[in-house]
Amino acid sequence: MQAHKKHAKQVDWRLYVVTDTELAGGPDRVPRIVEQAVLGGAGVVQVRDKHMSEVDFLKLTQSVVDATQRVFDATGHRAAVFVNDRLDIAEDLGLHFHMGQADGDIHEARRRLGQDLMIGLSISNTEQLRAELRDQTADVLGLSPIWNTTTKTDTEAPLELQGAEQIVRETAGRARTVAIGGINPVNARWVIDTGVDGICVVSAIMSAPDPLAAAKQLMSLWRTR
Ligand code: TZP
Ligand code: MG
Repeated sequence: MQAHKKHAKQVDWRLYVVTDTELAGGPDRVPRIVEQAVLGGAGVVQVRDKHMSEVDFLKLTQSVVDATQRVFDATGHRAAVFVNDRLDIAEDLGLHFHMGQADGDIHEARRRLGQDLMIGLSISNTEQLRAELRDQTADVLGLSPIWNTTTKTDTEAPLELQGAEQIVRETAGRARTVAIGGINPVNARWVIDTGVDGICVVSAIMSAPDPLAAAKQLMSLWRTR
């Protein structure tokens, strides 16, 4: 079962930022970049770090939540926060959760998180999509990867634009769809044109000299759809 449908409807999925501690230049720099990205219009932030200890990841996640809260207090713009892969932390902090195909059982995640938190699932091909839709649990699907990227190299074969279009078509609005992998300001427009609800980026924000400007630029590409 999905989370209550109203949650996914309230989120602005267009720009979804995934954190990378290394690209940010260390954990202390992550909240400031997130703050800038959300000020620039990002509606979703996922805290992702595959190497940190539980304690450090918990601290990092709390600092990201605080950054999004500061933006909300200043502007009234609320970004949804997802935790990558670490179900215990999502559960402890009451945050949304994103999992890969190999990150455990999605039904177990739903049991632990309840119906008020959203679950994202990575989808790399139509077989995975069909399996998920047979007994749907995920609220949002991460189409992964669109293209090869140096940010994450242990990915499945790239979907490219055609694969993304097919997954969007077959999903038929039953879940939100967001695309990830190799997306930058030059090619983002083509990804948007596949019909996805959002684009996810790591390096385009985390390595940007000006994350606020980078977020604004990516958001501006949605204007004419
Ligand atoms: N999952 C699939 S590709 C990817 C993740 C986390 C990394 C995307 O990074 P970038 O820098 O936006 O290409
Ligand atoms: Mg994972």
